[in-house]
Amino acid sequence: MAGSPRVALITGITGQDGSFLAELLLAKGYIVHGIVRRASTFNTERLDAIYADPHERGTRLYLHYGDLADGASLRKILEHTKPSEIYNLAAQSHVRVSFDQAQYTADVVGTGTLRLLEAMREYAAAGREVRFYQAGSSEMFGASAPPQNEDTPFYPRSPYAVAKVAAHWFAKNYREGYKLFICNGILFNHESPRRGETFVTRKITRALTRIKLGLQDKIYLGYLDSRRDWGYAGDYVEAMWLMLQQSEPDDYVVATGNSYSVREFLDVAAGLLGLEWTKHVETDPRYLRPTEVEALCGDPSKARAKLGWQPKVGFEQLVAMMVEHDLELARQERTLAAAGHKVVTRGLSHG
Ligand code: NAP
Ligand code: G4F
Repeated sequence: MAGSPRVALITGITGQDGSFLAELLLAKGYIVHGIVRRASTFNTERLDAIYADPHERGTRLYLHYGDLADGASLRKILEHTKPSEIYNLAAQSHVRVSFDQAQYTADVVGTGTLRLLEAMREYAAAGREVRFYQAGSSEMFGASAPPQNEDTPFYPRSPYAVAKVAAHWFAKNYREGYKLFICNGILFNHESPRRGETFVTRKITRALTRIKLGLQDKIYLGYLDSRRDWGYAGDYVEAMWLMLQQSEPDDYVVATGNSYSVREFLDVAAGLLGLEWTKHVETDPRYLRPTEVEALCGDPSKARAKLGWQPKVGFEQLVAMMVEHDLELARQERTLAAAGHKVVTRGLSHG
């Protein structure tokens, strides 16, 4: 019906990107449905700012229990929510963990995408207009030398990356075979204050800000010489949306075009806090990966030319944003500790 709000479905809505994308789509007037895994603890913290009780009037964000491991739940949710855009962001997204949980990662990331594509195919066959975004990763380039663009061969270096390559090709095959509107985004690393605390950027900003306030003394890391093209998650979800607004489906690299080493990230973060990180960083081999991805640096020319997309937040601004946010968290922790409360920091053994 003309004038009725567009409806989007997001898998992985409770993750970093899911929360930014939900905010973007709500601001554009969409009705947003999100798939949430059942957990014994609350896992919707990143949605707190935008989630309202469904009993309240005017709510446009709805959450549904489902799982990429459960194809029946996906089909039911599609039928029930009737989306015109599907964003598949759900994943076991930690590269190091994918070596410990290789089969699970392959199932959720690879076969899980296939399950959702199958659900979409049935849904589209019933006459529905629907578009699909697949969250691909620069990890798929792996050992291929930078700069990486849409024509760079994939050379995945982890079970996670292999599964993302499978998902990428499933998506492409369904686009070609069934003439479905499906886009693969190949996104380089993107961070924010909402980044999971076991990814290296957030692990560093959480630890250094706590060190600054005397709440801890050491941080244990793995390989420091790898290079990543780090952008801001808020900018990257805009590119996802733009892909689904084009007249034809296509695949796009989304990146800043600049790369820095983990050491350089430490330099900037520690510099902002007036710390010498070498006094606080220790190496722990448990954070090393059997096969590492040495250098990722994307060439986002196609996204710039065709989507009109470019990143707004630069590297130093991104680090400053994360440091500032985590310094405030550390201040809150210090206040609690000073009042005699126990401050619990989470175990990061897989980080
Ligand atoms: P994230 O913070 O780890 O979020 C992952 C989301 O997937 C969470 O909502 C998680 O739920 C959900 N999930 C995990 N397993 C699931 C399952 N079996 N069924 C349904 N949902 C499941 O990841 P992100 O950084 O937002 O990244 C979003 C997507 O982009 C992922 O597919 C990731 O692989 C990909 N990607 C990320 C980057 C990056 O730099 N951030 C770059 C390229 C590609 P819980 O909250 O319950 O854990
Ligand atoms: O922050 P990371 O864990 O991110 P990684 O492996 O690049 O993967 C992230 O970006 C991908 C896009 O390229 C996404 F697809 C994926 O889902 C995820 O969001 O590690 C970055 C670098 C690696 O080289 C790692 O070996 O930092 C190195 N590192 C060094 N010490 C560490 C640590 N990484 C983690 N997580 N923890 C450490 O202690």
